[in-house]
Amino acid sequence: MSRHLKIAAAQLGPLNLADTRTTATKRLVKMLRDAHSMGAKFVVFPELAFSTFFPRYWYEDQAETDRKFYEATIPSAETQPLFDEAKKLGIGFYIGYGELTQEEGRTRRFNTSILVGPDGTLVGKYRKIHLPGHAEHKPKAKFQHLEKKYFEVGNLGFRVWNFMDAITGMMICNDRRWPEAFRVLALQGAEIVALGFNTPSENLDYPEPPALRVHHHLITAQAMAYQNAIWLVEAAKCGFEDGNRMFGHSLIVSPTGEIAAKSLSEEDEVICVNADLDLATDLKRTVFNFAAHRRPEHYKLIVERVGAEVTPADEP
Ligand code: ING
Repeated sequence: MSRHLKIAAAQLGPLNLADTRTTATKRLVKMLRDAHSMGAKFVVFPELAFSTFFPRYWYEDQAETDRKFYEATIPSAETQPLFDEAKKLGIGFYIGYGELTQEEGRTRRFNTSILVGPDGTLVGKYRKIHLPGHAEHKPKAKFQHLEKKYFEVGNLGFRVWNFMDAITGMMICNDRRWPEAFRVLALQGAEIVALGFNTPSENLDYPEPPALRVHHHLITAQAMAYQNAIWLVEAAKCGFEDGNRMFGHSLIVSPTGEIAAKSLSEEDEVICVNADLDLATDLKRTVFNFAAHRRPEHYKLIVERVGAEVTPADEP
């Protein structure tokens, strides 16, 4: 009998600037109950799940952004009901939030996610490593994407934890576009990767068909899950946030690279799969038997070189 785990992705519809943590928490608790009614034991919530996607705005006043968009403690009085309800229902969960912390004698800000066990204990923490966008103000742009201004690059690495009887790793949003991130988790034995995202439907830099952005989201999720033989659970925050659209398409993808469940709306929506955690066994024993097939002696450039440099061979 193979190991099964009922996993849900709890997609959050729009949170506007006027929405409070309390509003967000009420909606998250409602979805937790929905997931529970489906029999889910592990629920994945989105990136920055307690506020609107604030990196789309330029703020001068750091005290204002710290107060509005970062959690100095997790949980806090406003977010505590989510943690209480999860513990009551015996559900483990992943959730993303803006982390405000004092470390090494200074104030630091990260785009963070945590794994909380069904008994309410903090099991894992991840700080987003691939920060997209820019740090400077683009006054002529329709909207900003200031993750490089509002967050530091994560300093905790890509790690896995023993969580809900599975080896579970975490990522956040843009990380899903970088194969290296998945491979580092898979090389640690990851069986499940949980990932929350907030992805604008419109491209800030050039006119890109919105359907193409969804296409990229879908193909990368399937490819990364298959090439690393993992269950990949991706939960969106989406819909029109003060008029700024972000797409949904929350996904649960199997190690075979198949979309086992996908959201259909851009609202609060829970999708759930009874994941066979041993589905990856044959893949890991054969085609993706890393120990048997990988040749890292030929991959050195992946670590040594940051940007692409044209270096053609000068012999056949
Ligand atoms: N958002 C987007 C993401 O990586 C993005 C930014 C969109 C980058 C499309 C490149 C292409 O999904 C976050 N929050 O990372």
